[in-house]
Amino acid sequence: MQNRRDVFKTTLALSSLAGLAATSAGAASAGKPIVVSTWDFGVAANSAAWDVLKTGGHALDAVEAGARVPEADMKNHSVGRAGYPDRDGHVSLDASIMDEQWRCGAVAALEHIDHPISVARLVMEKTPHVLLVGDGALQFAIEQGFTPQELLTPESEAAWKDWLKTAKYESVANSEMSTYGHAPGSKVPGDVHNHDTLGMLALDAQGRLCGACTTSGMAWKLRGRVGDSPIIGAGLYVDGEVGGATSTGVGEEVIRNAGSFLVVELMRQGRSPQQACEEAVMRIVKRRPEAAKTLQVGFLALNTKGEVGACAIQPGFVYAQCDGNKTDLVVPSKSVFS
Ligand code: SD4
Repeated sequence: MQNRRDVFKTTLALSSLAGLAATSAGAASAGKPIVVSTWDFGVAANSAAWDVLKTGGHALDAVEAGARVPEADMKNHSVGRAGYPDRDGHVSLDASIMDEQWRCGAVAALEHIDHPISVARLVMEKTPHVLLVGDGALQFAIEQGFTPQELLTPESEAAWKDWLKTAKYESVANSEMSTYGHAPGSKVPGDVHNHDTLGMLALDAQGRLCGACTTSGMAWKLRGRVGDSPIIGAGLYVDGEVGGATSTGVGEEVIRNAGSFLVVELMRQGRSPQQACEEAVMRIVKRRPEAAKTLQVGFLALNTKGEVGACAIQPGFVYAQCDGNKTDLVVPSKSVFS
């Protein structure tokens, strides 16, 4: 149970967040393209998406192109090709994509394929289904022309073997350890194997809003574990009439609360993207106040007017925004705890 002091503290934290919202949450005018992505690696992803948007392309092509950037990045150990493996040493990837007409596709626990976002798009476009998992998703990818490969890099393998030395084979729900917003040397939740997801939302010149989400999930997770990222309504949701939302952080908490759907539904009811993200974060905090002290969940939202909002439980969550005027920029978002 949350005591009165905790409620007061979180209410206070959020009212100060509201004051900050106007200064750091981005906004673009209607009809003007914009793309936003979670985390600092969203900057490079936005750049690829912007190449599509600036020439009048479809937001769906933009988010797929953007998501493929961290998926191919050999230095990124939380998304795609070089993602850290599960506790048995298998790299398994989750991804989802959604367009402005409520069409969506996803893959979960997909192994041996380096671009899960493109497989997710093909699930959406070529099948009557929304979500393919595991061996079935792999079989579908191969049928669609993807070449299976070993995804475990020597670097990831070394990190995994290092983890095995002390981990007692226990899967732990770790949290991000971004240094953004933290005083040097301060203690933050998580460990060095932070798990970050690329969640991207794009609005094109014709007002079409689409989203993508891709991750290798938690490092050292149980084999078969699936997070929020490929679950439509949890890690990603887009309503072309209202806006879209995506999440990062401990997926189990996001799934429990249908997080991205909640953010979009709050926007439908009239909340700004910033208000909607804050309310969704607070729902998680209020339901599990003790757990929330040491875990991270962040939401990023974009509405069809091009307004942006973001909020996370812990400090450190950042997002990147590109709207043509501003060069890609990492903007610190609000958090419940400081
Ligand atoms: C998951 N939400 O698999 C993802 C991981 C993540 O920042 O976003 N980490 O739970």
